[in-house]
Amino acid sequence: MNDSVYNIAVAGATGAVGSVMLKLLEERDFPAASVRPLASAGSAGKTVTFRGEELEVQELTSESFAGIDIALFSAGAARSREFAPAAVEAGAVVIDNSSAFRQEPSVPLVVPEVNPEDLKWHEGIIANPNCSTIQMVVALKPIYDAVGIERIVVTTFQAVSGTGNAAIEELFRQSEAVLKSEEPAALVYPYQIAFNCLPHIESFHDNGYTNEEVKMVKETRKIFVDPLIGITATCVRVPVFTGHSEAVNIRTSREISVEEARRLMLAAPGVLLIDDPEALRYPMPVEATGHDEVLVGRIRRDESAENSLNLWVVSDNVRKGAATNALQIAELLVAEGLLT
Ligand code: 3JN
Repeated sequence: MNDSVYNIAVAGATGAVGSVMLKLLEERDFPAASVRPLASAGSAGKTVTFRGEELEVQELTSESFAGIDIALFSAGAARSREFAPAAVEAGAVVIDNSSAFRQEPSVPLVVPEVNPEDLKWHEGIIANPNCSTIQMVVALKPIYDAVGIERIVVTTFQAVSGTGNAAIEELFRQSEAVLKSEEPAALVYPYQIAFNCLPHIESFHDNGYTNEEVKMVKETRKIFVDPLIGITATCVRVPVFTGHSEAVNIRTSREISVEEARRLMLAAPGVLLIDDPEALRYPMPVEATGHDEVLVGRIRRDESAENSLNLWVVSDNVRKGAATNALQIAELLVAEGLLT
């Protein structure tokens, strides 16, 4: 094998994130010698297109990884738990988009703009954080490094593509039904999502928080290596196809002006500052869709508290929140010779 090209497997290749992973391998000109699309038995035999070629989707099994250098997983946590160890056993490095391994002490949880150094200690599996965590930590990292952050209060407005293809179809169908004065059928979410908001993402814990909210807390602490940072989240599903938005309130350790926060954002990797209220310029999901940056705007002082700021943070949850972040990790592994 030519040392500079790699055999890639994509587990979950027909899903909302997996299909974008394939597109990005092509778009970013990743040095792929071959791509092996994998999915559950139900999707095996379908075809996906890569560099103009039709590739047949194979069933994901423990035997799927012979000769694979990098296995991108986005097939759900249960399949990651079942098959990622076999991929590592076969010699691949796994970049896993699920929650299966995110809290394992031996698994780095990486956002390339925030903690690329953690890739160095991987033992075969690297975890991609939850989409809501990724965009928040990219936006907060420059402030965290400059003045410290003591507490984060975040409310998310999450697009249905975070749930997958079935939820995208559900929002389409329900919107049509409502506009025709028909009864919208709720199959994916417990209630109608079209023209509605659900303060409920994943299952509820005994303390009243949802699993998505708990993920944001634990993942932020691990990525910032700051087990004591105060953080509380409210996660809301909204009738948007793509692009998660977040209202973020932070209390910093030292004072920082709005102007300085804006300057930091302008210099921050992966951040695009869109913050000109007079010109009605602020980040929105329709503007973030199809892009890889985290859009930040509405930066303003929280006048009710010391050393506190409000920010509005928007990003394409399928790209930077999942597929792009995984591809950036793969690119870093290649650049830094960390594929063994
Ligand atoms: O709902 C969203 O917007 C993001 C969803 C993420 C998600 C959904 C089901 C299972 C995850 C995740 O990435 O944390 C998982 C999971 O892997 O547990």
